Amino acid sequence: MPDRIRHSGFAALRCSADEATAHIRPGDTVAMSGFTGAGYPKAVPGALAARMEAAHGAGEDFRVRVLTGASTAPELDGALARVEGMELRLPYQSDPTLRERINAGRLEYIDIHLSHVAQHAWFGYFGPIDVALVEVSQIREDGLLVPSSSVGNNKTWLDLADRVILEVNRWQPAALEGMHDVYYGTALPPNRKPIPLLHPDDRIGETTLRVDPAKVVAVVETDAPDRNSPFAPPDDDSRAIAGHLIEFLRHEIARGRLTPQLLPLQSGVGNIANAVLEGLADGGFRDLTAYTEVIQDGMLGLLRGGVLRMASATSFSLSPKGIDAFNSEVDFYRERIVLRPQEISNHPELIRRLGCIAMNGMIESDIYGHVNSTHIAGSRMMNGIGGSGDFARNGYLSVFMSPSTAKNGAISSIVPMASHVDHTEHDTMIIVTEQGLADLRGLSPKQRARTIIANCAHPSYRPMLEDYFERACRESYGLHTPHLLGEALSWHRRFVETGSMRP
Ligand code: 0RQ
Repeated sequence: MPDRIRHSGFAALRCSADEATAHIRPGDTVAMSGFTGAGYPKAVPGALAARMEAAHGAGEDFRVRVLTGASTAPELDGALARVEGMELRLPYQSDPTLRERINAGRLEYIDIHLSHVAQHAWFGYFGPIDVALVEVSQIREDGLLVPSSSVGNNKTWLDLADRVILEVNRWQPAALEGMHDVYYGTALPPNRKPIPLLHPDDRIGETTLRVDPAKVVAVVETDAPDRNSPFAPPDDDSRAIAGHLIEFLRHEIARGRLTPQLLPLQSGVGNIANAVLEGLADGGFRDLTAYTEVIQDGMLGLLRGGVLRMASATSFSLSPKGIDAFNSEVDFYRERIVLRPQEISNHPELIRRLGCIAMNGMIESDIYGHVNSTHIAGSRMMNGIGGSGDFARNGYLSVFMSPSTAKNGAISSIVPMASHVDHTEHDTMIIVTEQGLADLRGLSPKQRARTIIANCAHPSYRPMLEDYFERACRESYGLHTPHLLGEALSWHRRFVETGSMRP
């Protein structure tokens, strides 16, 4: 029996990825593991894509509905999108081929809060789940599953699916065992009870996932790395944004609204988030905690240096360098990292209780602080809302960050009216660009507009925004949140028509 599959019943189900796809039928809802390029199935999706391509070549329709934790990788989202094998996909994604297909209108993409996915599946909003396709790092003698580098929605998928296909990935460190905390206490309304997590490091569940052996139809062995994209080194804009934010946190400490240990940090994905973490390391902070979704390279460095005392998340998103650092000191990190289901890492009740400091990227903010995290020009999907809404709505502080311009200055990230709204003015407290920081707490809409324009807009767009706002304050139908309706989205229209928001 292979050492990673120590249960004889499961060992007897070993088969090739190709054979495993026989359990997936056209029209099935297939719920897959995977969160930000970690812990996704590596072999069966590719084999499924090949079967789909052959079926399409023979004139047959073969598509499935795909649910995941969050974004995966070219081997899953990319492979299935390339052969047009998905009729529906949810939630967050970031694969270029899938993004292109979504924006060409070739499949239905449903962008929902990451904390909602599991409970909406339990409520039956996505219909029955036919197959769970889940990567694990080991199957124990007792039949319990040791998760791999992400937990995501795997508990829910294994509980709800009719049939289960497991991929056991030998590439994942065996030493991951013990790092996970899978909470089995969630119930459906009206029988819900408080979730007994009071501190970011509390362990409230089990280190393994349960599965009904009678549902398992195939076990596929793999030895393949996670996506592990390298990070670009922080550029001047990212460093400036990080600098403004760290200065603000110091100010909050000085005013007595935060202690030097801050409150649990949530940090989005991407280079700006990584730069903020590096900035904290240089800023003399110690003994911080993180209650977040994703552990990026920056967090490993903070844990190693004692800046972070511990980190709770649902997934890793490490570069090849980060993976090496993790693997070489896995015992050190096991004591300081907890990986939880995403319904717990992103749970509004817990984020509100812990008082998280939410720090996420944005595409644009309007002058009143309505934030668009997802759509270019209101219609083209970038990635998805991910967990940003879970944290922004419920955090102690909610911060949104972006360079003040995009595409070499052709686009302003501060606009008269957001072309799509993911986070309303009621949820956004702090907006930061390389130009500066706007603290919107306790401000009315007109006060917010003046602050955002003065502190965050790029100097080449600031006069245009001032002009818009001043005219709106004279001519608007109502003067609470002044707008010129015929002009509010004209900047986006100009960009779509000419490639630039500049007149
Ligand atoms: O495009 O890749 O073609 O160059 O958007 O922008 O500046 O590199 O920033 O990587 O932090 O991404 C909002 C997309 C920012 C991300 C978003 C273009 C820009 C570039 C990327 P190119 P940057 P980032 C936790 C939390 C939602 C989910 C979330 C995101 C590309 O932060 O997906 O927060 N957030 N999850 O050129 C046109 C604009 C633009 C623009 C940027 N105004 N107009 N293009 N871009 N602003 C994680 C999870 O939930 C899993």
